[in-house]
Amino acid sequence: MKFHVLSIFPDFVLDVFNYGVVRRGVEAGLIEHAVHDLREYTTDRHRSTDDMPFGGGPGMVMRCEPIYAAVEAIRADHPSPLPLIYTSPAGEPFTQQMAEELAVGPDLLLLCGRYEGVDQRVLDNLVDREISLGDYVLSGGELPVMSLIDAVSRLVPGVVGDSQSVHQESFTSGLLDWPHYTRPENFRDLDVPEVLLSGHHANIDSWRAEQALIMTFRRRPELLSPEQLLRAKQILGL
Ligand code: 9WO
Repeated sequence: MKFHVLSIFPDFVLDVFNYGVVRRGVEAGLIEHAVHDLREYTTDRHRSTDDMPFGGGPGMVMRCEPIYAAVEAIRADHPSPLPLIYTSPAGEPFTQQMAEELAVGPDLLLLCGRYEGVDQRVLDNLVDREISLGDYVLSGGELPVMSLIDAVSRLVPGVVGDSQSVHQESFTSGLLDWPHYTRPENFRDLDVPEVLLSGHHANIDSWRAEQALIMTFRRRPELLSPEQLLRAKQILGL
């Protein structure tokens, strides 16, 4: 999987590839990346990537020429299709299922917005997919793009050692995660559930499945099917 990223702050984005699981994926050659500075695709002497909005109003708008020039140059130099993704609160909500789809799909070209946003002609005619990472507005699209890169990279086969775990985790199984504990067994009179110390793996697995169901029932009941809701209520004696 190769990620191309377009930003006016390339150094900010680069760090997502320098730590943890994603860094190990890069070192293993499973993840490739190229972060492009939009300013490299400007033609004026001020290297401007933004301009005042037609119709007036506050702030600046990202100009379409540098974005078009960058996307066309990167695509011309890339051997396979390169869909352009833009992150904004107006996009389709990002889900674990979408991350799974992107992880097996083509390489990706990700555009990070700044200022008040990008010229609408980019959204209408160049962007293939607009994706939201949540209902909030940030100062730039870099953090949502970095979150998407992390979520997708983890699902690229071989990036996470125990590949089964990423497909068991939250949301992939449709449920939230179960509680996790590690040493010490007793911390300030706070104990670890006995079942986790029993070494009885069948019991541990069913305890974890029940805890994930209860956690989801309590925090995100809308994720549960009617059968799962009923089961959770039975477990809780409701
Ligand atoms: C902001 C915005 C707000 C409401 C509806 C649509 C919107 N589009 C944008 C936009 O493109 N903003 C640019 C990128 C410029 C300002 C910083 N940007 C941004 C992206 N802020 N927050 C996001 C974002 C992206 C994905 N998921 C949540 C927030």
